Amino acid sequence: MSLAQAAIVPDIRPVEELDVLVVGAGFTGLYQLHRLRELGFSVRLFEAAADLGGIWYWNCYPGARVDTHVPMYEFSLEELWRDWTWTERFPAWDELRRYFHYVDKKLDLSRDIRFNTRVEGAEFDLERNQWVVRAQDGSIVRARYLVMCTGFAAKPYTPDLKGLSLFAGAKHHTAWWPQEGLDMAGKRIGVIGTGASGVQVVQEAAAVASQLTVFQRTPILALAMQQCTLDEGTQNEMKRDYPARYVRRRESFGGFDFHASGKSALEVSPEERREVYEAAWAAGGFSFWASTFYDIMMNLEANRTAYDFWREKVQARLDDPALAEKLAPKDPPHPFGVKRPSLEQNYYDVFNQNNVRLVDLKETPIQEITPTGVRTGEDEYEFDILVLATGFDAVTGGLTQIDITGTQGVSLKEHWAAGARTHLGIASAGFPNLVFLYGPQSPSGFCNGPTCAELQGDWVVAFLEQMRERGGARFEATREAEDAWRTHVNEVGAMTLFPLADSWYMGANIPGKPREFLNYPGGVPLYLRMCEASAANDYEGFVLSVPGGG
Ligand code: N01
Repeated sequence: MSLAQAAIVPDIRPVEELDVLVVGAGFTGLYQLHRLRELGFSVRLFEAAADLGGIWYWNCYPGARVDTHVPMYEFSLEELWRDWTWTERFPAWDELRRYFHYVDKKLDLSRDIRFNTRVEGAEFDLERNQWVVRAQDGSIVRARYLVMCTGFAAKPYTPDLKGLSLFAGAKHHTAWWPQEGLDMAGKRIGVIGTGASGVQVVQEAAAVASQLTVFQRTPILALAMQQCTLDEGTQNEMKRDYPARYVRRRESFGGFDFHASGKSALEVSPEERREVYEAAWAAGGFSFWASTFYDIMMNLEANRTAYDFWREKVQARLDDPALAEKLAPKDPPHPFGVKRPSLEQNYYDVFNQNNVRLVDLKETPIQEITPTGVRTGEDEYEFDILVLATGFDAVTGGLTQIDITGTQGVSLKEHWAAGARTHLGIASAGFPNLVFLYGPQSPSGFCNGPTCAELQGDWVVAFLEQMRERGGARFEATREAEDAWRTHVNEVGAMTLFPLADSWYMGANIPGKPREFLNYPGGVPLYLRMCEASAANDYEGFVLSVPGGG
């Protein structure tokens, strides 16, 4: 029995009918709920977790904190920022959760959210022009429009390591950390993976573990966070500039309040270049990645100047030259910044401690996980706790893990089997009345989350409003529009150095996943112009039709 049929069987529980079902209670989903509800749509939000926060619900491992500075990583609505005060420039997961609760209270969101409700399937009912959506608890709703806000990291990735299930100690992926916490004090801890999550958990574990072993396959090129505490007085001063800063975040490539200069790293003198790098380093955060020279991400020679500066900074902090070479090698493992840099506070310093060691998996790969630990070609390491900081089937995985079936009986997973196909990174052919935000071929991973939640979110809200004004119109992206968008994404991407690393940006961290640009590489302003151009041209690239009206 199909989902659509199941939904019209009379004797099962009543089926709620909605204008819009939103999936996911992170920044993006909450913004949709708030805006659509204000406009009078009947909206519900389904969330798999027991609470708000999206990524900040699941990623509660020790040290988890955002890599974007205050006030960029929050909503730009004055009614929200006016009365909210952060305690740190880069807030931790628990403070972010408090922020979400504050937002909930201010905007009264929870009354339309169903927690502990994981959406597991959706099917389009052509006759009634609705999505029939099924949750894991068996409940079913019908919605004219389905708005997927599952984020880019909703599907954690655990590598298929031999023997992994046999490990007898505590074993946790960073994105499935126990909500009640885990005492790491005095324990022997192994961490596999040195991406942003690995760096953060390593910093915390190093402070309390009896022995910490870090398994590194590729060195992370981590940048100085320059964390600091914030008090209310300072923030009240800062707030005078918030409106201007929020305007700037609309205009910058990555949705921050800074962007790269118009100069090439190769056209300035070595002294001027150093000055720019030093200033960006001192500013902290992503400044060194995104606010120096325009050609860092496009020209290998320019890129190398940034890498060499980064390496000099890191090497200066490490006591052992051999270890320094593994963490910050002379020959770059890949160009700087084409894998997402993470931010660190004392990541490099902990490797000078006696209780911390690095295992270079390029030299000695993992052979198997044993009941007591990890066996590499050379050694066997025993652990009480094994941490899998091995990342995500990013951007597409969160959507394709849900059984979404379109009009041709094809699932989204099948439609994207050879690579993501979207129009504007928002919708796909064969899946009418379905939009996804912060998804494939949109700025997503290249853009600060709250910025995208609002900017892409406003476009989607205006789109849905238009569809409502046209009598509950059905919309569907065309195959031609998908082809054109894919070509555009790849053409812009080919001008960058991103293809030169096996990153999640390229889908290259997951064995067998198509290697492609998962994120729109042209920056937020260009992306918005393309979306606005479609809207101005009666939503070019979509077929619009009114039910019953042809
Ligand atoms: O995941 P990753 P992450 N054997 O994919 C290694 C966001 N985020 O969770 O590089 C051994 O970056 C893998 O090695 P390699 C942020 O956007 C944000 O850390 O593929 N190792 C790599 O070292 C980030 O980019 C924040 O060679 C294996 C690591 O696991 C994104 O989430 C905090 C392996 C995975 O790194 C993902 O970050 C945290 C194997 N078989 C995350 N397979 C903040 O804003 C994989 N690895 C703070």
